[in-house]
Amino acid sequence: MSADRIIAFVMAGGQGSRLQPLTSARSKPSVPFGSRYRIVDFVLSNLINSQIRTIYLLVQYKSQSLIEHVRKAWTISPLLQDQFVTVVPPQMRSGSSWFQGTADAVQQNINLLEEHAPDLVVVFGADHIYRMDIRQMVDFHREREADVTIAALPVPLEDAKGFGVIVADETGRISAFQEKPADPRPMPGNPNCAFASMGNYVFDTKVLLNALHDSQQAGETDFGQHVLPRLLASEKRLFSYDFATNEIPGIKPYETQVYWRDVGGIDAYFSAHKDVLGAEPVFDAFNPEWPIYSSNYQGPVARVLGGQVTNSLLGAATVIHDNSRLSNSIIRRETVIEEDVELEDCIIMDYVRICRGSRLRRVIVDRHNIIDPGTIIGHDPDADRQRFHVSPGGVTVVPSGLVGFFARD
Ligand code: ADQ
Repeated sequence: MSADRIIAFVMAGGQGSRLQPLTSARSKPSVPFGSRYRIVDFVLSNLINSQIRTIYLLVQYKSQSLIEHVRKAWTISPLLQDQFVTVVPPQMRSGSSWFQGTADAVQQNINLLEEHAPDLVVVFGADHIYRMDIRQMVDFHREREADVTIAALPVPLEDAKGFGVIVADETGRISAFQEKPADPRPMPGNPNCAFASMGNYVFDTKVLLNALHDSQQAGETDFGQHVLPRLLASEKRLFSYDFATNEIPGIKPYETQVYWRDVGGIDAYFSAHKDVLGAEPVFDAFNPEWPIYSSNYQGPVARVLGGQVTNSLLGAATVIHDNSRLSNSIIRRETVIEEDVELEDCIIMDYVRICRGSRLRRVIVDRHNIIDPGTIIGHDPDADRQRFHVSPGGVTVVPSGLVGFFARD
């Protein structure tokens, strides 16, 4: 294990427009995931578990909810001077604009690099569900004497247009990088896939400082679009770290060994929730050797008063009343399911009351909602479209607070 001094920038400012309406009042990293997490908890847990504990979280859009979450969940002891998760909002320290892109966000906080003078800087996205031992990537970076290392994995060719696509040799040395190419290059020996950047980088500090300086001079703002191609053109040593080689302790035999999900759209977000359900979940949230941390909620456990609960997760302080039937559903905390409610394939977030006689199928109900008695959602897409957002895959989303608000009218 390397003893480098490392600081982390976690890019948590993304707008998350494809996750609307879940992102209408919060940024993508702050969107709830699973029975008790927020999306940002996965990258932060990976960093902490990898002993990288000097963490700056760069926020921008609609950051209040994320800041609250970080305060409640990620306050590390003030006695540990170099160990913290600090939220950094745009402050116009240099220039007169908000963060214009990922590289600009780091550039505007370059003073933090100068103050800490780390050996290495890791720049990670905050938008994905995965476990990763980042130290293994750092060791790879060291062994290759790389200037920059990019974590990467194969993705289906039709999805690759949304990623940075890498061409690398068998040692990992990158010869080409294209951000979101119209015509992604397939992998040698794997024509249906392209080798995609996970948006997670390890930089040598000096290389990063120089690259940000040069990019700023040229008016460039983004790692994928500008900084990485520029570094490649200047013959720096760029390597790809194959995520498939990452080994996490405590992974169960039935889990997908290398699990990484981009939950940027409603359908991908909904389907990733299937991965945490079942007797043998593809992604098992319970792994004491690589825990995913979140807020330390102090409420009681769930209460099931009757009914039938099949293959579902129940959050803390939730109450399930008699005669309700829940299957393949995730119910987050302080939610009440009244009598004779039927939920099938649903994600019900915190502080929701589903009133008696309601029937919901393939529905996400965001926080702070009251679903009126006898409400039917998810059984008639045309009717649902009149009132709610329905995704291309047919998932209906009830936005935060909306129904409760109408219910009071
Ligand atoms: P995208 O995900 O499209 O591609 P981007 O929207 O820049 O890139 O988001 C990257 C990360 O930075 C996200 O975590 C986002 O929340 C955050 N972010 C975006 N704008 C920000 C800003 N102004 N301030 C702070 N944080 C910001 C990137 C790479 C691709 C790679 C994919 C993998 O550019 O090469 O394939 O990630 O998902």
